[in-house]
Amino acid sequence: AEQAVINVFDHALLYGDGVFEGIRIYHGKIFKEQEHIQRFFESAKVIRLTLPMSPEQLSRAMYDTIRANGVTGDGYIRLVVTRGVGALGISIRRTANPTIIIIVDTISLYPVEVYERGLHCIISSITRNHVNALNPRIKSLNYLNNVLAKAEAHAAGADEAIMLGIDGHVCECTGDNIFVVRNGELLTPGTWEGLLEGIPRAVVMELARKRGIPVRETSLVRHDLFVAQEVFASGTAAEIVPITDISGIPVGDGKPGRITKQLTEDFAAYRNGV
Ligand code: PXG
Repeated sequence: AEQAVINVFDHALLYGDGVFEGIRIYHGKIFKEQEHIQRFFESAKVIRLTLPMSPEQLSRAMYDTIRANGVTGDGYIRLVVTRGVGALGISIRRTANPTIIIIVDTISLYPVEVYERGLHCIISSITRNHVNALNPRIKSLNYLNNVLAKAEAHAAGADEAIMLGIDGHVCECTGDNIFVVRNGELLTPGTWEGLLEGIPRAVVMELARKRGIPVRETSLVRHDLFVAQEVFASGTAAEIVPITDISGIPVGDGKPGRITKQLTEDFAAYRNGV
């Protein structure tokens, strides 16, 4: 960490020009490696950035970095590709060589108490990026939209913010996807709302279906959150975390719900088995 440096003329620093991934290592193995690599290449493609490595080379480089850092158990990988170093000016013609950064680190998690009491959320006043502005499906280095919503949550004494799209539909949390349980059914905003298609999000839908819980991608508004029996978030870092308070209104009885707990157990079993 002391020796790795970035040039001040890198366009990632100057313009947020680049994309990233956050990936878990469980038992020394990269979780959902192919899915993360695919999303990384797709994010890069959409910003017109050609990665200087093949998916196979990238995989090897990640495992080399895991080994170099002596990680044999659990950990975290931050994968970044920047537009590279170039003269000032936003044109991508000013840069030639993208820089790939692979950070292997320990994972920063919510404390255990948060899983027991559930997250307290606000509904952010900051609208999620419009799909035709900066599509949230691109995991870009331009995360100010989310950073500001998270800061707003903290300023309000909450743990996390739920972000709405431009039409008032629920999108996602600042670094996690969102799920709602209503009348035995599991609902989550569809990708059309402008959200990151989370990799744990897909796992949650698969695990719920395996349990026989009906799952539906749909449009949700604030009202759906307030009348839900359960709400939870899913993401690489948090895995599954209950949401028990939204803008001071308790979710259900204000405690983590039954289906949330079941899916949390299923997720733990799944990732230990993969
Ligand atoms: N939505 C957004 C906006 C995200 O950034 C997710 C959903 C969940 O997707 P995955 O598949 O990546 O779990 C994310 C990803 C952090 C941190 O430090 C969190 C994310 C990305 C980078 C950093 O908390 N979440």
